[in-house]
Amino acid sequence: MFRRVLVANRGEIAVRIIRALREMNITSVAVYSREDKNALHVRLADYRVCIGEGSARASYLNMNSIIAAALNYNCDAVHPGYGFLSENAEFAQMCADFGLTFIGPSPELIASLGSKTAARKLMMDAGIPVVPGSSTPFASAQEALPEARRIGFPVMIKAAEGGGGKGMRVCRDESSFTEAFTIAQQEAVNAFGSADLYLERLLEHCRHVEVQILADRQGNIRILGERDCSIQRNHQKVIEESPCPVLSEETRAAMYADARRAAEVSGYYSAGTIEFLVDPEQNHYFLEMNTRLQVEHGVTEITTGCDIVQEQIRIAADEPMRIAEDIRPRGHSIECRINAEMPEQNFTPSPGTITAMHLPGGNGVRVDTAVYTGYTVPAEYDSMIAKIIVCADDREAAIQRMRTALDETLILGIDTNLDYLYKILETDAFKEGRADTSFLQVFTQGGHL
Ligand code: MV4
Repeated sequence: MFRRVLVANRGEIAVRIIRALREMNITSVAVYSREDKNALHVRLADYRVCIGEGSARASYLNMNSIIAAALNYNCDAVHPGYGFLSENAEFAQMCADFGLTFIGPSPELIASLGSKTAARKLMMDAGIPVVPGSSTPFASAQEALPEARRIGFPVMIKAAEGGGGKGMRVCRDESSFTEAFTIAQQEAVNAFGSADLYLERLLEHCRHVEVQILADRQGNIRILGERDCSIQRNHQKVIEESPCPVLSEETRAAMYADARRAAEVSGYYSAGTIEFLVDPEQNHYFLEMNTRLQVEHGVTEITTGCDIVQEQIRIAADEPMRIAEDIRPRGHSIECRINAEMPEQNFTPSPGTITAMHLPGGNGVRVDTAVYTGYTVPAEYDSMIAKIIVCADDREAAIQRMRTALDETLILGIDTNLDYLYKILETDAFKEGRADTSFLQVFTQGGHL
């Protein structure tokens, strides 16, 4: 097992990983930007290394600084968390080149599953249902237009090297196709450095349901349940829950079988998530596979009792997984992401100093955060400052528990989306489990649900 691991991240996920390491008696090394010198993860780690100025590019994305820190502190492995370098195949390779274990899948797996068209093709060939669309990328609108006609409008234009919704555009008819394609291409080049796009039929009123898996290098695969992540704003998840309130048992079983199959045909190992879209007729379609730990992993930890981060570390160290083969999630879990933002000002970020705060607790309430009274939320990074995760016997009780937890939460000195989250939980659509991928747009524009 590793003796010392460098945590190449910040905020709540760095704290989460440091806790997992401490419980395993593994020494932790934190890296931080000058801006983060007072951050909680820096205080909790056993060692800490300043790796650069405030901007992410100069610090948490600076591969050379991170590798140098890991080598100078005699680390055995690097945990990338999520975001930043967590799906960067070049970084994973660089770790291997310097004798460091990257806690995640291989660089080859990151690269192959990071190509959305290659992943779709792999799943199609394995007989896994995939969102209807193209399996090869296009570099120009005129090349893509015949395919768009074959698929049938409305279509979704997506970045082949993208993911998570960046560079995604809906095109409802042929007359706007060239313009939509060109704009999506510009976004894809800016975000991923690749102009390759692919097309899918737009599935309206569907659910975004992802299956959490853990797989080791001996071919053992564990399915840890699913998470409904349909409530997203600008492709940022806002509320996630498990289990998905609309899945039938047979659809759930079919999705788990396809998730297992996806892990088998790709030779996947580490923690991973297979994303599906589920249409109103309970048809599920493979969307993409995430080769990293996700923000919302706690929703699955609270219903399974499994520590996904510790299992991920064991897998990377070639130690056996502790999780039982017949693991079955229990109860209902909901997560709300707390952001330092102003919903009434079009969600403008609201950095600043937290002058007072009180976080919720009680049975089945978990808060993952790195903020504290007196902490200054920096403007440089993502606006998420905490995750409140609750678990109860059934969905109704979980909603009640989450409302109670949100009501109890106090964060003064900055603006947050607490009231916005509370209002979502109050809607009939959410309470009745009818919130699909179109819900939040309608809700946020003040539509009646
Ligand atoms: C889709 C889709 C409908 N049809 N693809 C993919 C990445 C994720 N962030 C959003 N994704 C979607 N891909 C096709 N062909 C619906 C979503 C989607 C979504 C889209 C718009 C607004 C909110 C959404 C929430 C979840 C999923």
